[in-house]
Amino acid sequence: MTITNVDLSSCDREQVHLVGAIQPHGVLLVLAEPELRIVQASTNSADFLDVPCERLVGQCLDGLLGEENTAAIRTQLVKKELANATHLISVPFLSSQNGVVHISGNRINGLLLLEFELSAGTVEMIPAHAYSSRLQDMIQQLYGSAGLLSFLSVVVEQVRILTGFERVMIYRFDRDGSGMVIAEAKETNLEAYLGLHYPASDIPEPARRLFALSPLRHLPDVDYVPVPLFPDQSPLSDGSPVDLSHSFLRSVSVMYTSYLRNMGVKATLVMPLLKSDKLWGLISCMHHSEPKYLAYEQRFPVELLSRMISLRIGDLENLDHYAYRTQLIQAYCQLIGEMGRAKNYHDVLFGSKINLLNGINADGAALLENGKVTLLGITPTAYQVGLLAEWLAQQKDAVLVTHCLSYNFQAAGEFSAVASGLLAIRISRVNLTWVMWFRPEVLSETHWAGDPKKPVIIDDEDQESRLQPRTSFALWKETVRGYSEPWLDCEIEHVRKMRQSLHDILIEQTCQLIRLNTELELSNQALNNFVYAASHDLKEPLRGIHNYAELLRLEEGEHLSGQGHQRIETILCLTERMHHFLEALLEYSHLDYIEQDFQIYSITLLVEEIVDMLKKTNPNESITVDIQPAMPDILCNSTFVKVIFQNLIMNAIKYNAEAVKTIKIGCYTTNGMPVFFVQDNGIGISSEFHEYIFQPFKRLHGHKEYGGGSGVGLALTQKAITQHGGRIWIESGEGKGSTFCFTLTPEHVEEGGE
Ligand code: BLA
Repeated sequence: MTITNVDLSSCDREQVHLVGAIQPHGVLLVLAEPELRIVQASTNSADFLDVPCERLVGQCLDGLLGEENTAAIRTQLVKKELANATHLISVPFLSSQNGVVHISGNRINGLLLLEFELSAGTVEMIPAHAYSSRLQDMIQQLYGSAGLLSFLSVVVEQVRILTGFERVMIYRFDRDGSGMVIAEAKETNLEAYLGLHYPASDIPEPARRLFALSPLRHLPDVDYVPVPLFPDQSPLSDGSPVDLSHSFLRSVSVMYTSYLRNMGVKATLVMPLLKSDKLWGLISCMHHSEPKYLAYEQRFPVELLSRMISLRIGDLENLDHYAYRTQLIQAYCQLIGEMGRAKNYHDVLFGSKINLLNGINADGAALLENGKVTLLGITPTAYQVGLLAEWLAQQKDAVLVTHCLSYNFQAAGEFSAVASGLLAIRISRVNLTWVMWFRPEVLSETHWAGDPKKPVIIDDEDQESRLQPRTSFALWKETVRGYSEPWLDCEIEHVRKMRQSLHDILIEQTCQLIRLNTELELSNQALNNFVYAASHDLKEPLRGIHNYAELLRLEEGEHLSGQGHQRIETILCLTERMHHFLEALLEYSHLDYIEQDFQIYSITLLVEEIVDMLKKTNPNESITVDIQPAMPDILCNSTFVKVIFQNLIMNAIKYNAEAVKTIKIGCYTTNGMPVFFVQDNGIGISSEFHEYIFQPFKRLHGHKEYGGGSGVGLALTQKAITQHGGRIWIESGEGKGSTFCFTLTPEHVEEGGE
């Protein structure tokens, strides 16, 4: 990359694997299989292989290595997959000097890449017996250390002894990609880097990606001159440069070498530390006084060590938090146990003895369910939790973990004192159910190696902006705001388990609800059948009582006292009322027997028909009805719709003391759904009765007021609306007239779920 006219993001885009050059401590040959024909060679081939690159290209491998060595390589090529750089064979050094050349290979994009490196025979090595006793020593020390940090401080000490690098560090990545030196062994005269933080941009994305592909990266001389490949045209048909992702010799980016030079580094060796296959940290070795080359044999044990350390990291971290993990497991078991027994999981999560905060290091918790917020401990306000929930609803992940919430969700800056840390789990997407845990802000001081906000400097030499890694790594202190203590893996695991269990409980409860509903429907049906039959059968004897009372009045009237007459009148009145009541009951249960015949009808026509009829039956009233002309045609049951409008209009006339009764009938649309209304200038209903009036046989007035009535009209109306999947509500106040609104279609329910 020419570092011209670029910005920091260019580092994340730099294609470091397509550089087309290597470092000079080995030779690279690119071969076409199966004939093993050399198609490209690094231009330093003469230094190691005694043959200039121009003569190598076009030749087959046996011309260079002889038939025997080539056959040995072929055998390895069949046996090994070579997805990553793999050692194939070691052969006597090909030039006039003594020694051995190690050949390793990797396959990429249909090409075979062979890398040649000199053996340690040509460099100074300690004797084998001394080496193995050193290794034994190291293993003993490693196993003697308790806890992750003391283990890692042994590691850096041992890697320094093993490699001779002047500085060996363990660098640990944070979740945001920045990192910190958590262990260091160094020559005493060197300035310490222990405890220093480095911003994420110091190790750009491509470099991180390559760590997953190669277990060790070596840069023996920061001031090396890159060795290009010959010819410089690509051997690939699409003309793209050969991918050197797996090549140990790959030339590194000038951004990296400038960075190291600015830091006063002459040579490096870097090994990734992985935890469960994810990049966790690095072992980073630096040499400051001079270049330093570690030969193949010397590198091998350190590479092995770094792999071994990777395997131990998870265990040691777990060990560090052993007591806490146990506490979390206990808390989880208690909560889940209680929820299994309780009727309502909500009560358990917010109980006084056992609750969401048990065991976990969090100061507050919240549950958001159907827009309702329940809080526990120290939390943002219910309103703020509501805002948070709106933001959470836009996230795709079901588990959200952050220890710097306001950096992800700006509005959370207002309550970062109580909730810089957030662990949130989505229980249900359908009714937006989230459980959240909060951790307060912790003010801390971060020690950066240089100003993290200026990881690069741009200088204007040559009239062009040039990007350079920063030159000053002087201690740069920053008071960090908006951060809580980071969440531990065991805490994240705890809430994930909670999520699964709550989810299971919710599904179980939903199934139970469906079962209960079905049972309820069946018993409702049975009750209805009974009511229908009973009211039908009661009508007969009631008619008898009425008739006999009437006969008594006619035939024996003259023998009765004034009081006797009154009693008979009361009997007649009561039987009449009972008759109306039975009629209403019959009508109410009869709705269930009406044929479910739904067709498209013009609501305007149906309404006009009813209004005509009502005007005729109330000839003495002065009524003005304003029917909105353009009401939509709707799929509905015409009998039900007539019941609805008839009852609503009748009520509008009945409960109205005005000289001119004005009724307005129309339709508006909300969320694409038609809402019909019947509005009057009548006596109105105070809000406390807005639910009550829809219950069957409930009346707000005496039997004789407002023309009496069974009190079933609105219940009937509601039932007819429910049959359409719609709903009815009233907007009214005492003396303010009433508007009854209703829908005739089911309201839209959002699809989705877990
Ligand atoms: C690469 N930067 C790297 C690598 C490390 C670091 C470890 C990978 C080296 C390798 O693959 O061999 C940084 N090393 C560190 C840090 C410590 C350490 C932080 O020991 C802490 C103790 N570098 C910058 C800036 C840019 C940059 C600002 O500082 C870009 C704008 C670039 N770094 C950069 C690039 C690479 C790199 C491009 C990849 C080099 C390559 O593999 O070609």
